[in-house]
Amino acid sequence: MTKLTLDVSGMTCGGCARSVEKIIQKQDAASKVTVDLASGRVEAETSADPASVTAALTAAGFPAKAA
Ligand SMILES: [Cu+2]
Repeated sequence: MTKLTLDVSGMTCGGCARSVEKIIQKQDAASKVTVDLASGRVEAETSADPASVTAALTAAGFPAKAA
């Protein structure tokens, strides 16, 4: 597990936050994801590849980059 800190755009509600969480957990089901909607900051403890996570989020309409 590593801890990723991401800046994610495009999240406007709790549904978006859940979508982001699911996208990350799709890559590693054991991921622990914390979303701060107001700041767009997402923290994840995950074994998923960071580049794959940011690419998957961006492809889903949540442009993401390492914070
Ligand atoms: Cu939403």
